[in-house]
Amino acid sequence: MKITSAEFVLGAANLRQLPKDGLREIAFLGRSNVGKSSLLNKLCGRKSLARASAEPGKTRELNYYVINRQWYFVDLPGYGYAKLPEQIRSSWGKLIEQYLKSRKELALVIQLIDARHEPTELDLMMVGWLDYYGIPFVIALTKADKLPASKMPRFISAAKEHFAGFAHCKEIIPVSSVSGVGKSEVLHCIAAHLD
Ligand SMILES: Nc1nc2c(ncn2[C@@H]2O[C@H](COP(=O)(O)OP(=O)(O)OP(=O)(O)O)[C@@H](O)[C@H]2O)c(=O)[nH]1
Ligand SMILES: [Mg+2]
Repeated sequence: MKITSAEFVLGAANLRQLPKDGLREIAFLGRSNVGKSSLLNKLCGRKSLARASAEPGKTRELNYYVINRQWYFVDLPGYGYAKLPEQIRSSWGKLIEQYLKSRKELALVIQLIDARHEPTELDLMMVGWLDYYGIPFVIALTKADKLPASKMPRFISAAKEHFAGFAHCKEIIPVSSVSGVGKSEVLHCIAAHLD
C-alpha cells in the first residue's frame, strides 16, 4: 500500500466533534513522547504533517488526518505525562477509553511502546482495554534505531512475552522514524485491516 495524500482535517477535544462521514480509522496510541506523531509522519512520507508538540503532554485533542481521501489516521493524545495535574490526566483517560469503547469506525490501533524500556503500567492498561473491547492492535516498538541490532531479537522476544497472550494483538513490529525500519510492515498491516 502506498500513501499518496494526507491532510489534517480537525482536532477533536470531545467525542461529539468526531467526523460523521463513516470513514474507517487507524489510531496511534502511546505515552507522551513515544513517537506517535513521528511514526504517522514517516508512514505518510511527510516531515511535519502531524503537529509535534514542543512540550510533551500539550496535545489534548484527537487529531484527524485524511489519508488517500479514503480513511483517517488519528493521532491520540499521549498519556502518562507525569507533570500534568491528576484531574487533567484522568479526563484524558476517560476521553481515550470512551473513544476506544464506542468508535465503530476504528479498524486498528497502533499501540506504540518504546523498544528500549519495559512497558509501563499505563501501557499495559491500554493494551488491556484494547483487548477487552475486542479492538485489533499492532504493537510498534519505537525508536528501534537506538538499539544495537544485536540486541533486537532479545527485545522482540521480551515484547512477545508481554503481548502475545492478548487475543487481539496482531503483530509486534520494531519501527524507527529515523531509519524507516518497520514502515512497510506497518503499512501492510493497516491495509489488511482496512479491507
Ligand atoms: N531516534 C529516534 N527518535 C525518535 C523516533 N521517533 C520519535 N523520536 C523523537 O522522540 C521525540 C517525541 O516524538 P513525537 O513523535 O513528538 O512523540 P509523540 O508520541 O507524538 O508525543 P506527544 O505528542 O507528546 O504524545 C521527538 O524528539 C522525536 O524526534 C525514532 O524512531 N527514533
Ligand atoms: Mg504527538
